[in-house]
Amino acid sequence: MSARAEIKVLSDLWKIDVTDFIRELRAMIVALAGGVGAAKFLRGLVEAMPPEELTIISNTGDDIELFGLHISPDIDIVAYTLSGLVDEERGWGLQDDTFHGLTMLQRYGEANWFNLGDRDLATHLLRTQKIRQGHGLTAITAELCAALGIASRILPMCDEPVPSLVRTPAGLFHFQEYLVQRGGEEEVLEIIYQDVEHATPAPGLLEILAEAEAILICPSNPIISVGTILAVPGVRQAVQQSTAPVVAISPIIQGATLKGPADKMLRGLGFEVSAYGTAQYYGDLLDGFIIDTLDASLQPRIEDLGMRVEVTNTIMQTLADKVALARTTLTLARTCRRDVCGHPGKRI
Ligand code: FO1
Repeated sequence: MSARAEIKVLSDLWKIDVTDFIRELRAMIVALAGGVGAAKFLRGLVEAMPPEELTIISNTGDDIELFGLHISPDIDIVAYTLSGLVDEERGWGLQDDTFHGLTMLQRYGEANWFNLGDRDLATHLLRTQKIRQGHGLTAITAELCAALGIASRILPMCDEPVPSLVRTPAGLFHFQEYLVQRGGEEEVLEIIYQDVEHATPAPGLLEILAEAEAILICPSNPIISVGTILAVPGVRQAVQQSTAPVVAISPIIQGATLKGPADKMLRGLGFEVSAYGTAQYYGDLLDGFIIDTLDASLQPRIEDLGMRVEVTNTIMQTLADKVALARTTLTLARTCRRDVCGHPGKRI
């Protein structure tokens, strides 16, 4: 019996009002998300569905400690975007922020390759203080998001630090050092999800995946953003075993990424640098896959991998683009539902 049905039986028995409880368990759309690309998509998604029915599972492999502060770039990018505070042009940080703190650090001769804005620092200060007080990242994120007025739930993938490391011909670097400090141009030889095998999924995360109505994989870096989430023990299996349709959007268009090093990472791990290579990377996790109109010729090859493919515009320049992509993704998920879908995918 599902949790929802169980609660109904108990509430009838005890004659108590469990409306709030049921609301908590309401069918959920779950999105696995990285940073900038995911945030753009999610901005459209919260217009296309009730935002309070959306749970976002955020990658924390990009998290880094600088000057004693715990920085969670992907959580912040999504939170700032959904609260309308993000610097739209950069895709990260806060709009109208200044960087006087960073200039002062430079004056002291400190490295200033990671641009921490003055107002952005408030988030990192508060998060770090709460971690030192013994609170978990999940609880802290919920508190910060509530203060920002975000109706959707943002869950870090886990509470423990699990830094993603990138090996290049020049050595082994934290992902942010590889991307921001070194420019993200070097050949990628290996990706290491450090300590992930000792991590525990965030409280409630596995249950949310099990109860999901649809699982959407945002147009994020499949390896360093989504791959990290899937590497947390139990998460990949939970996605695989969920009865919900799993639909991803390709972050690769015409063999390149709009932003970030996903192309170098796919190449480094031996995958074709294309929407096809991305679909192959996710493999039998997927029931549906969305590719850009410019990649329409790849549709038959990707369908041969055993998933439905929808071809549409995935370049999100305007809010209308974001909403349209979100609607197409939700529609594809609906057609991939177990009871609707007729393709020979894993759940039929
Ligand atoms: N990205 C950059 O390319 N340069 C930066 O200096 C930078 C600073 C930064 C500060 C706070 C934050 O939340 C994100 C920041 N990002 C910066 C974005 C971040 O490095 C990546 O885009 C994500 O980790 C990838 O998802």
